[in-house]
Order: sequence, then C-alpha cells, then structure tokens
Amino acid sequence: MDSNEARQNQIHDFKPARDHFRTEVLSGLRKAHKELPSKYFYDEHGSYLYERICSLDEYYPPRTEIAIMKAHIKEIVKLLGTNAHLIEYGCGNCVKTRILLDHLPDIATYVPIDISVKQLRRVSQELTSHYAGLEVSPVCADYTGDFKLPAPKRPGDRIVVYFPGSTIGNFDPIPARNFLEHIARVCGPGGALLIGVDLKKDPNVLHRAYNDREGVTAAFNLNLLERINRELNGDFKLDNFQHYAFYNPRESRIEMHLVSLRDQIVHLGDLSIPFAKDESIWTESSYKYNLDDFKQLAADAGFQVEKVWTDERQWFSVQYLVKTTSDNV
Ligand code: AVJ
Repeated sequence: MDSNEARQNQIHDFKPARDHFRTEVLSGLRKAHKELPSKYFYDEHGSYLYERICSLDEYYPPRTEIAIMKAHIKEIVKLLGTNAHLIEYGCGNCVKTRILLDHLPDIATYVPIDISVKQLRRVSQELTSHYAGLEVSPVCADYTGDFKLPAPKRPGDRIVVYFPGSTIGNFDPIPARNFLEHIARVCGPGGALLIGVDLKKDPNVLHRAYNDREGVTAAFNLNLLERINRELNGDFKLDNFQHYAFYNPRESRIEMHLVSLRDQIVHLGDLSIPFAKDESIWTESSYKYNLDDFKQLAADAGFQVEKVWTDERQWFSVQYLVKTTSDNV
C-alpha cells in the first residue's frame, strides 16, 4: 500500500436503498399535483449532464461563484482559519473545493458528502493524490436524511461546513430553515458555514439559464424518467414528456416541470399511473434570494451573516455565516 492508498479512506456508505427511491417516486407520482425530488437527478448520466450544464453560456451560477471565490480567496481562507474540519454537502466534482484547498494548507480533515457514489470515489482519489497530507473521509449519503459523520481521525479546532452551488435554493422555505438548523448543529460552537447563494435578478436571465439553446437542461430533467425506467422497471416514453421551466416571481423561484404531451398511462412494475395531457410533474424548485431575505433565513436557523461577497452584477453571492451563540438551536 503506498501512502496515498493509506490515506485513501473507505467511503462511508449511507447511499439510499432502491426501496427508498421507489417509495419517494411513488408517493410523489400519486399526489394530485405530481412531483419528484430533484436530488434524484444525479445518477451517473445526470451528474454528467449537470457538468455540461455548468459549462453552458446561459448557466451563469458556477462561473460567477468561481470568479467570486477566486477574487476573494485570501479573505475567505483567513476567515476559515487553520486546522478546521471541512465538511462539504454535495461536493459534486469539487471544482470549487479545490480553490479552497489550494489556499488552505492547514486543514484537519475534509469530508465530502455526495449522493453520487462513483463521482465521490473518483474525486476522493484525485484529492488524496493531489493534496499530500490531506485526510479525506468521503460519505455517500442523501444529506437531507439521516447519516452519521465519520469521527475525525485528527483533532481540529472547529467545524466549517461548505455548501456551495446554491443548492440551498432547491429547498422550499421551511425545509431550507430546517436544513440550515441541522448544519448549525453539525457546526457546533465556534463553527461556521461558507455557502453559495444565487440572487434575484432579471427574470429573462433566469429563464435562459434553465432553458438553454442546446437543450442540455431539458435532457437533464428528462433523464429522471429514464432513471426511473431503468431502476424501477418503468415504461415512461420520453418523447411523451416535455421540459418546462419558468421563473415564478411571486415565489422567487425557478420551477422545472415535465409536462405530459398526451393522455397516457405509465407503468412502474405492476403499478399504473395515469397522466392527462398537459399535466405536469414538478421536478425542481430553485429559489433565488435577495441579501436581506437570506440574512433573515440564516438568523432564523441560528446563523449570523458575517461576510458577503458578490460579483459586479450582484448575480450570485458567497456568504460566510457563523453560528450564533444562543442555545435554542
Ligand atoms: C444544483 C441546485 C445549483 O438549481 O440551478 C441546474 C441544478 N437545475 N439546472 C440549480 C440545476 C437545472 C441547480 N443546482
């Protein structure tokens, strides 16, 4: 075993079982207004499509967030301090994490959490071999559910949670507060949260970001049906559904739907699910915040916003939050 392998920890596996996937899909498709959880987009092909989305001209968030990170990296790592345990929710391909790691030599452990096991294995290996001395403890989990964080092998001074990519935008308001409360508990006393938050802007810019010309976002949305076909023995005909995404200004969110193009019956194993023409499956919400709204949400969850970095156009923000010292959270 070489030293890389020695540091290459086993994945802590809390991957949701297929049964759980089936239960959530069925309960969503049985509702009067059908819906599916967006976290299931990220199977292997879905993760690939998401990476393609991230390189589209129209999809501004990753580029903008990376530019903000790079522009302020010195200040960011100063705030994170030395010898922190860094825990990342939904690490994906870790492009943004690498910006942090490149400038944070003194970190106790890095715990990437992701639902996509293959990608997690690959990036954990890459990070372990690229950053000599970095302890990587990958966790495969649906982080909206229950799972245990691995006990750190080295002592650290504090816990910093990294939650980039405006994934918080996928949560409805009450679950968003609950999830931030959960992070506040994970952080513990003296802990902090570095989070990427997408901001409200011209709805036409938002519309284009979720309706790209190449149709990659459409393919990403439709891939959920393909995954259900494959994993749950379904017979969705992808040609019979259409990607539909729009900005809902009253709710400050993008809504993504899959709209049935005809009356049809879809089977999942023995089950029949009827669809009327024009009926939709709601597959994702992506909330956009203004800085005051987010400050309030953070405060409700037990965090104080200590620093906000944005781009020139104020399209995206990276925010550094510290746990407030009240013990009612
Ligand atoms: C992964 C939550 C950042 O809401 O913008 C991209 C996913 N959906 N295009 C988002 C997504 C459609 C995305 N996040």
